Amino acid sequence: MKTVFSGIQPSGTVTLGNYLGAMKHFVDMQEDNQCYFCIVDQHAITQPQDRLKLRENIRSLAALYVAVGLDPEKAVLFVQSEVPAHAQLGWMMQCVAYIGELERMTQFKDKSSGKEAVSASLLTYPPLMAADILLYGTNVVPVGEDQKQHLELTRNLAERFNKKYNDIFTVPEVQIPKEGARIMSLTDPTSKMSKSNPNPKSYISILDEPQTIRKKIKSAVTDTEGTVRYDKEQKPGVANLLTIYSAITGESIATLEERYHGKGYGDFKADVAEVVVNALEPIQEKYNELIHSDKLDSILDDGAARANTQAVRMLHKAERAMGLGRRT
Ligand code: AQP
Repeated sequence: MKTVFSGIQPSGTVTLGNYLGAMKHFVDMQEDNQCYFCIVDQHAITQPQDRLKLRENIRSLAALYVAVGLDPEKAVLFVQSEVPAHAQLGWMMQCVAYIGELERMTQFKDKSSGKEAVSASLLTYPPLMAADILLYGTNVVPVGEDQKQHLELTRNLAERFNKKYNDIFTVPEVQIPKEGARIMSLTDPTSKMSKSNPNPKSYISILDEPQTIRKKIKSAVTDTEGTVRYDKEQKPGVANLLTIYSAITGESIATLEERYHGKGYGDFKADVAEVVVNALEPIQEKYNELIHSDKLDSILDDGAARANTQAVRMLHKAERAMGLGRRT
């Protein structure tokens, strides 16, 4: 049995990108692996957050984890800040990381560019992410393609630590799904769909009403050619909608191209919208049952306790390896 870890930031309402690129695959993995799925709220505060909104997003993400099909009996579902070992090991991993390699991270460059005040934590995000993963002896990290670079860094930090101090960390493998790995923005299909994008038309939230989803997909940017075919370079908007359709239904892009041969974008977009609406409907129903329930709190309490037991063991090993404290 392998150990799997992944996390999502409660930095907004989960998008279709987060769902297709990450969460959907979490559900498949819980059957045969020991899974830890975390709500990484400490990562979320690397960007300014409204305190009440953040709290709401944490709860909402927890309810969505369960609503998409994660079973708290099988997978450990928990909030990062409720397991102090994450921040503790995160600091230690900062001491192992070099500024140069952190500055080379694309996400850091994207999120800091053009800003006058950039928090130090935006730079040191990857060592905290490495700590999240390494605490559980993780073998596999299922993430969207956008996180590949951070995962590579995690592997490097783990290897560096093992060599320099003691061979305690498992070097994790990244697992990127073939379909739905990178869902793009509906308004600018050359950049990825992000939950913190200030323009809600750019993303589909997993909690959007059917009518909103239809409207957003109808107005998604495409091109003037009018043929439904997959060409990421020349037709990124259509390619993105084909990716969404295919990732949800499991039908190949070639099958879809054939089906829409000779048809216009209107029909195609209407069908994409229905596919999305139908996929999200049962998730939304389950979410509404859970969001205000005490059950959700007991799931998270239990998850934090289970994660903590495991995480503290690895933290102590790392402290001993580095010579911190008095434990021998
Ligand atoms: N557009 C995407 N397509 C496919 N997968 C995606 N993921 C994110 N966006 C897409 C995957 O979702 C998981 C959780 O991501 P995260 O919340 O930890 O951070 P992120 O990658 O920065 O996601 P967002 O939505 O873009 O958040 P903000 O706007 O706060 O930065 C990861 O596995 C990620 O790969």
